[in-house]
Amino acid sequence: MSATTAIELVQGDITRQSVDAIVNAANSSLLGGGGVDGAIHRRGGPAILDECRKLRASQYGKGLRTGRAVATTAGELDARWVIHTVGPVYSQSEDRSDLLASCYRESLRIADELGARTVAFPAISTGIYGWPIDDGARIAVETVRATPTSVEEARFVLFDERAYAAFAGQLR
Ligand code: AR6
Repeated sequence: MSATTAIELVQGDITRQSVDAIVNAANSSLLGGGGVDGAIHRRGGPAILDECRKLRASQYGKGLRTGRAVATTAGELDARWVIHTVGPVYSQSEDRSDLLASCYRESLRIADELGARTVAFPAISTGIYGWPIDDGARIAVETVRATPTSVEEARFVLFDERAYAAFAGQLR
């Protein structure tokens, strides 16, 4: 267990990061989609989807459950692994915060299993899945801070200024 996990913020494109593992905000089909998921598959090339298909055939025929995570190759990305996790769709009538926290916890658990020391995270669920960015940032930062892990650097890679500001607000 590392003494502390450094939390870094970067504004930019997660597919351009050089890290051991890049976390993907996937969906339960593991077959790709829009947003970060689309960008990772586009830049990472077909090896990622090939492995996702094999995982579906062997273990996740019914889909990867919300809040869980699984790793594949990172293909042509400058990383060793992509860790795919399925965030919850935001709901005003139901508190799904623990499922969102679970995405960060499970991704760190898989990172530890792999021996990844540097991990890049997007702001899971805050795009197509509609989670308000300030609350998504709070859950992300609180969960990574509270999770025991050997990961030395957790790098949040925020696509736009607003998301960056939300995360910066949490670190203050
Ligand atoms: N690098 C970093 N962040 C990005 C990038 C990028 N290249 N592209 C978008 N973001 P989203 P979700 C930000 O929609 O809400 C997919 O179709 C974006 O601005 O990618 O978890 C999946 O297949 C937002 O802040 O993921 C699922 O069906 C954050 O990444 C669904 O979308 C997450 O937005 C998952 O939705």
